[in-house]
Amino acid sequence: MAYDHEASCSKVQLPYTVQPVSIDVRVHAEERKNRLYIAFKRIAGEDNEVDPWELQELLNTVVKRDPELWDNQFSLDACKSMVAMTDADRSGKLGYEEFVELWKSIMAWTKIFKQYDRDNSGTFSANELHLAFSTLGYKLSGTTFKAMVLRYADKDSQIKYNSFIAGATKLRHMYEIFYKHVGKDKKATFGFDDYIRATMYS
Ligand SMILES: [Ca+2]
Ligand SMILES: [Ca+2]
Repeated sequence: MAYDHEASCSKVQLPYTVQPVSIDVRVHAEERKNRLYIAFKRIAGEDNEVDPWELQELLNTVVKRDPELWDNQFSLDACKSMVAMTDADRSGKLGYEEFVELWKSIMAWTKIFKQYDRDNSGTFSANELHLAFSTLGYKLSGTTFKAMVLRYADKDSQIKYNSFIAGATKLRHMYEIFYKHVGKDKKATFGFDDYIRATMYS
């Protein structure tokens, strides 16, 4: 919920307006957190972790409720990939803390998707995708960018929301791996085994 402090102060005297609004915002955030936790617990079951199949059920339940995104179902492969990239303790599943990290990142990317889908088509064109990534600071060559479009776009060269989330999550993950291995010359050095693990379990 947006709260325009300036506008509100000019209309009504302090402190009566500020306090209720800040409490309201906190309650909403708390409620959202609880709802997420309840949904997680319900799908995770006794082991308190979600495997890729459970993650797929969880994400698709959420997406189905969004009038703009309802037909963007996440594939099992995308969910396996998201688990692999977020599975900090390499258990093969996501515990609640790991899941919250993934959730935050999906929510941030969703906001970007809606913001940069300039013609409101519900999909990203190559131009919209390019604008989104370059505004966020990902400096990629035309060739690399083209390869990403080839990998994530459909037959009509459009990138659907679910493909965008899969691609964006992977881009960020590969970016982080690169910067963990980068040296002073701004080049990353990998051992063979490290490289294979990073690219295969992602
Ligand atoms: Ca885990
Ligand atoms: Ca569009």
